[in-house]
Amino acid sequence: MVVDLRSDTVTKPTAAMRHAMAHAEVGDDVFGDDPTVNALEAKAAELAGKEAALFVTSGTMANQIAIRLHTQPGDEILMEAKAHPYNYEAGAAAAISGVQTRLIVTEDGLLTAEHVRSAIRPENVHFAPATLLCVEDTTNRGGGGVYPKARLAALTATAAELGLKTHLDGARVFNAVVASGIALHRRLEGFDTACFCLSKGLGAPVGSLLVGSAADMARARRIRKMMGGGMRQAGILAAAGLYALEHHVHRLADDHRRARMLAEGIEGHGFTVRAPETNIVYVSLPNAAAAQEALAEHGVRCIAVAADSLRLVTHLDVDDGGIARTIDAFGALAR
Ligand code: TLP
Repeated sequence: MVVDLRSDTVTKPTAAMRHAMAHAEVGDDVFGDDPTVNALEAKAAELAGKEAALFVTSGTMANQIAIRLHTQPGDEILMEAKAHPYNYEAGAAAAISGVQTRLIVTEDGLLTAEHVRSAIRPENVHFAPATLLCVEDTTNRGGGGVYPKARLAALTATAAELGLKTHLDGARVFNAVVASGIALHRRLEGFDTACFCLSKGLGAPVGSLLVGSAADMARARRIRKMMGGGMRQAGILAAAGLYALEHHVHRLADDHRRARMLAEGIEGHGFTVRAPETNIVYVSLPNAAAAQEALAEHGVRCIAVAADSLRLVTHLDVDDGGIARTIDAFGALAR
């Protein structure tokens, strides 16, 4: 059996999740008639401590709706240089919202209030006005790192002082919740909007939620429609999301434990591994593309994310046996 560590997006719905999907009550969600979507949005808003939520197709759509919501064409948005909207969303912020992105370079993907302060330029007719700060928690390319709560509070306070709106890209924010023991609504305090994905560690097949004020979510609903993201009997998908929120949050701790096991095992074979805080493991090695191929021959799939770096992500469909097989495959690579 292949051990697929390319991403936590590869999980397949469990039998119990498929049962919940098959029995979901549905309606036309563009008319606001889908009771299961409505229940999911209410649950998401409650967990996030925000007034309202919007069910969207993907993390990319959630981020891009937020950017469109908070900006005007010609604005500047700020984010860390490894952040997802800049690197992996097909240039959408420029294409859809007409904004330019100012990148802040850090080692671990985690911003500080000082970073933001020094990236802001004074009021001047030459400069694009900065209007939005995007923060990623956990950091994907930063190594799955978790923001300390005080750092999030400093970021939102500084942004407010500088007149910036704030959006938290929480594609994996439940990993941060479980790793830190700090509830979602507390981690999202002070952010104008935030999103989280159901289709990563939580194991649902499709979907993300955007949360924020009722007024912002009403506008976000129109932007979703504009982007072609208005779905009809989406309750079938929302049912998977509700199931995931009820049953798959606490178990993320298993993924974190397995990521640590994996990191220690790979390191034991002489590789340089970044100690994981959550479910993402990065291995540094000279020829990542060749290593990716060699590991695939041993039944282990992962991604060479740079010439010298492999990413392995633990998730619902990888058990202790899969971790042991992966460590053995690295052993074979080392010989
Ligand atoms: N990340 C995917 C790939 O697109 C790289 C992955 O395998 O990690 N924000 C963050 C921090 C993400 O990691 C991702 C997906 C997204 C947003 C976008 O989510 P989707 O794939 O649902 O559009």
